[in-house]
Amino acid sequence: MKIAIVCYPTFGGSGVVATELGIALADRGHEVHFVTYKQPVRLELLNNNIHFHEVSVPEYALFHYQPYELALSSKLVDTIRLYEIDVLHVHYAIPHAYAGYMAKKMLQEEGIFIPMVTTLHGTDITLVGKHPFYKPAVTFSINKSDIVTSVSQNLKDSTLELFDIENEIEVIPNFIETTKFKNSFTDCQRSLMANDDEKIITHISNFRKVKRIPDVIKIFNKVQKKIPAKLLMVGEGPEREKAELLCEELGIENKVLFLGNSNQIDKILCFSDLFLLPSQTESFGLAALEAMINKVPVISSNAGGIPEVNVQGVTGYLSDVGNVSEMAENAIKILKDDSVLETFKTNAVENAFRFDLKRILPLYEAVYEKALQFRFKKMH
Ligand code: GMT
Repeated sequence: MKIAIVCYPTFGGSGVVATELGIALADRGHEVHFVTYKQPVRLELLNNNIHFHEVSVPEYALFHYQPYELALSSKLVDTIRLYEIDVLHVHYAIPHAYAGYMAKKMLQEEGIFIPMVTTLHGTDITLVGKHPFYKPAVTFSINKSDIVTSVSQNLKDSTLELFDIENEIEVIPNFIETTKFKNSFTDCQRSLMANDDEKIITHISNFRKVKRIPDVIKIFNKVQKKIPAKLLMVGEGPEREKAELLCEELGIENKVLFLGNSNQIDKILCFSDLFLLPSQTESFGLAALEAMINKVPVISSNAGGIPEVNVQGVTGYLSDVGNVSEMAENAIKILKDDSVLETFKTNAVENAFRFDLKRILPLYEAVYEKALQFRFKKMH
C-alpha cells in the first residue's frame, strides 16, 4: 500500500508515533511518504520504502502569518497525484486534518478519491482544539475524515464530550518496538550520571506548562531529602528556565542535570530508576511507556489516559494532579528498598509489552484496508 503520513516532525509524542509507525509500515513492505516541513527527528534513514517531501512556505512580507495549511494541502495534492498514494494518514487534527481535507477536495475535482485517516493525539483536542477560535474547524475536520482514531479511550471520551462528533472513533493506543530494547540493559554507563549510592530519577518532555515542570522539581526535592538521588531533566521548552531557577532557590542545582533534547532517550532511561510524569493532562503518556519498556517505574498524575498505561501499585503510582507530597511519598516507597524497586522494574517492562508494536501495527493496517474500501465505494 502507498501511504502518505502528515505529522509534526519535532520532538513530541505525535511526531514520534507517526514516524515510528511509518518506519514499521515500510519494514512491512508498504511505501511510506512523509509530508511535513522538516525531516522527522526520529527518521534517520530514507530508503526505497520511506520518502520525505518537504513542505516549504515561502516568506512573503505582506503576510503577518505565513499560510502553512495552504502550502501543506498543495504539497499533498502534488504528492498524492504523483506517487499514486492510496491512503492519507494525518496525525494531529490541527491543522493537518483541515489541510488534508482541502487536498482531498481538490483531488476529487480531478476524479481522484483519497481516503483520509485522522489520528487524534491529545492537545489537538484537550488544549488547543477545544478553544472557541479553533473548535468549528476541528469539529469539521474530524467529521470529514473517513476514519478517526484516538490514542486512548480517555481521549476518545473527551473528544465525544467536547465536540459534536458524528464519526466513529477507534482507539489505537501508542506503541513501542519491544525488540529494540532486548540488549539495551547491558551497556548502562550509570557512573557518568551519579554515584553508586545515588538513585537516578528522570523526566522527559517538551517542558510545556501542561507537563507541570515545577512539580517535577518539587517531588525530587522531597525525595532527595530522604534518599541520595540525581534528577535528569531531558528536553527543551518554555518552562526550562523557570525550572533551573527553582532548583537554585531550593539549593539542589548540583543534583539536577538539564540535558536538553536528546536522541539517546533509551540510553538515559537505561540507567534511570524512576520516571516522573506529573502532567496536568496527558492523552496517553508515550514518555511513560518508553520509561516502562526500559524497566523504569513511573510516578505520575492520574490525568487523562495515563491510568491506561501506568498501573497503580504495579508499574508505579498515580496521584491527583498537583499532589506532590503523595507523589514524593510513593517515589520514596519504591526507591528505598532495592527489592521493591526490582519488582516495580520487572512489572514496568512486563506491562509495556501490552503496547508492543506487533500488536498495534495490524490495527493500523486494518484501518487502512477499511479506508481503501471507502475509496472503492466512492469511485464506483
Ligand atoms: O505531550 C506533548 O507535549 C506532545 C504531544 C504531541 O502532540 O505530540 O503528545 C501527545 O501525543 C502523544 C502521542 O500520541 C501522547 O502520548 C501524549 O500523551 C500527548 N500529550 C498530551 O496529551 C499532553
